Amino acid sequence: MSDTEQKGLSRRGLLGATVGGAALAGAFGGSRLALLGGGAGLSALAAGAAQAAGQAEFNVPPGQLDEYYGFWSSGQTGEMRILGIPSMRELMRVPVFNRCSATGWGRTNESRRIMQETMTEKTKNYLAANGQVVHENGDLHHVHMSFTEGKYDGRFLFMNDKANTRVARVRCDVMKCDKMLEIPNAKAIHGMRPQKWPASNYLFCNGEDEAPLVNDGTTMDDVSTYVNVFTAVDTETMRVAWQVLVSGNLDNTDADYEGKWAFSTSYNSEMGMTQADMTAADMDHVVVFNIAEIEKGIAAGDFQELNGCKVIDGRKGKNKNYTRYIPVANNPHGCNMAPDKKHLCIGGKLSPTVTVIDVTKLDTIFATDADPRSVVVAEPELGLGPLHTAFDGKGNAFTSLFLDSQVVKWNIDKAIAAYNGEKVDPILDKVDVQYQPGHLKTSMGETLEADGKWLVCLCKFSKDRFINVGPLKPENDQLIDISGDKMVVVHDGPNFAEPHDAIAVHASKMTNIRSVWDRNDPMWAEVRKQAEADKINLDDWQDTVIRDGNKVRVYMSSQAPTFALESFTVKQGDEVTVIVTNLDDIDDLTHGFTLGNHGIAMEIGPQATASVTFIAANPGVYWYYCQWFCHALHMEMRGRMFVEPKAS
Ligand code: RUQ
Ligand code: CUA
Ligand code: CA
Repeated sequence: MSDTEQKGLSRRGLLGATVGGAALAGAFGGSRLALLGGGAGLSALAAGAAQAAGQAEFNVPPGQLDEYYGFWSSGQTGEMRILGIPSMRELMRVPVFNRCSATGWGRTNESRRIMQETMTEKTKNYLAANGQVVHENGDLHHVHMSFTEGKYDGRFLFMNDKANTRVARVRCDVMKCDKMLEIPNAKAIHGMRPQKWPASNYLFCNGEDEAPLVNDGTTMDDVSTYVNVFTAVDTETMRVAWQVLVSGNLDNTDADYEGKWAFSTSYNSEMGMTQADMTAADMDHVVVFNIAEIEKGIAAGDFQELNGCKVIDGRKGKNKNYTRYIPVANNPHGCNMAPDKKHLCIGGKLSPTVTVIDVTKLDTIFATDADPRSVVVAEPELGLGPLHTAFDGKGNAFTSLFLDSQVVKWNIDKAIAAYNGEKVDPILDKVDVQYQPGHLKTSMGETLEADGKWLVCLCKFSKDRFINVGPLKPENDQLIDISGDKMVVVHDGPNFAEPHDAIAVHASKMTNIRSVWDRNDPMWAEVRKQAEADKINLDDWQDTVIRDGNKVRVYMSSQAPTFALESFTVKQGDEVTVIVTNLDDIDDLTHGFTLGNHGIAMEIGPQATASVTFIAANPGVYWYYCQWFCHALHMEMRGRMFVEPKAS
């Protein structure tokens, strides 16, 4: 039996023991349960255990607000989620790459316009051939906020879609996606990070999958024609600024705090096409991108234009100024820049080590022929399966150990001292997590304001932590108190497939966030243009049906608990656009528009406008109703669409 299996067994034994042991329940995160259901004795015990552990308050009672916004990815669900920290309450889901039944994302004209804007010809062609207009899935791994001078600025959130090679931007003022970019040339955008300094002018995006640069079927299995592409996206326009061809593939990425570098891990420097080939080499590498040199190269015209993108060649042996390849142990994964502005931590994954790179030494390896490994200043052995690293702003790092099912706390300076031959153990603490953690994130930990209070550990398996819900189990997002010397798991948070990554943003950063929409929001600029052409003043609302050939536009306001139009009439075969504006300007008064048996539902927030277009294919009477419970007479908030039969 392996070491790992043994640990797994003993942990399970311990968990069993907690069922009968109140004291253990307190020590192992049962304190919340005790507080909720237990008697006074139990509560006191739990509180005692919490105090003994130096624990911060994590129980957020009704009426109290969380101190942090947690922005979660949702992996293959394709949406972004907002959780409160430390309560771990799920507050909101923001559809991005998915089709959302509640809000109509992916069906409304506004969302489709955003999703279609940068679609490549190939995607359009594929969708048309399959009777679709937008992709209905996504694989959203990473969410990161825009920075100004190394600190969160509360403006935008960025996210990737590995499944369909896209990135998107969410506006923090209204928490809706406003830009989506399908990145040409690259395949499977995985790692993605905004630039940290001086501001997030670029969004760095890693293409993970190898493919022929011109992927038109002329070369198939000839791997020598395959490349991987690193992309810098202009975050204002959300269009490709430039791309870099690299050797090997690209996994995770991060940027420094001086605006000079971006870094990417590569687990397939072998350019293998099978798992055996991808793990064949002793060493893979980290690619370092020299931003200023790449910009110079682009300005000097040293690029090829491909599918509308400027593509520079940064492959090994091509141009020494654009990139450097730093060898690291085989199949690295995580790529995390410490808030000390100096140390980049690379998770070993197959190697039990984390490689620490001093980024202030990078100039030397670009300027001279010095060994690229000379920038490595530590390589502590931490445990099995190190994936990602987070920071407390006090010189300590926290690394997830996938195979060991643990989080290890270690000190960067001590790791450097040990690397230099001193007899010190950099490991400060280890805590069992349940189970198999991927990403882990500390409060404000990927910014200069890392505060070392909380760590969220996103576990891939929950196994026995929740009552059984069938063969598909939830993930387990655990909250760990890192304010003391010892880490303490204080909360299990079940979550649906599959949060890879999260960030914890202090609520004080979210000053832009609104409760009611601005009537002139750019989200429905197209509708406003059409309304002007139809001589409808959207500020002085009229409820009107406009016929324009076989196109019918239904302008309708809603105010609790009524739609201004109790009915409207169209003809079979008409292309109908329903445009609804919510005139209520009260906090929390959202209406909806659901059209029965038409697959149509949309959210209309206070002061918002939303529209949807469909063909009225069948004659008859169809009710529409408001699907957001808005009033005592919400059920009565409905009306009829009459579809007159085609004259035959
Ligand atoms: S990367 S743990 Cu996208 Cu690690 Cu998922
Ligand atoms: Cu409006 Cu329910
Ligand atoms: Ca490899």
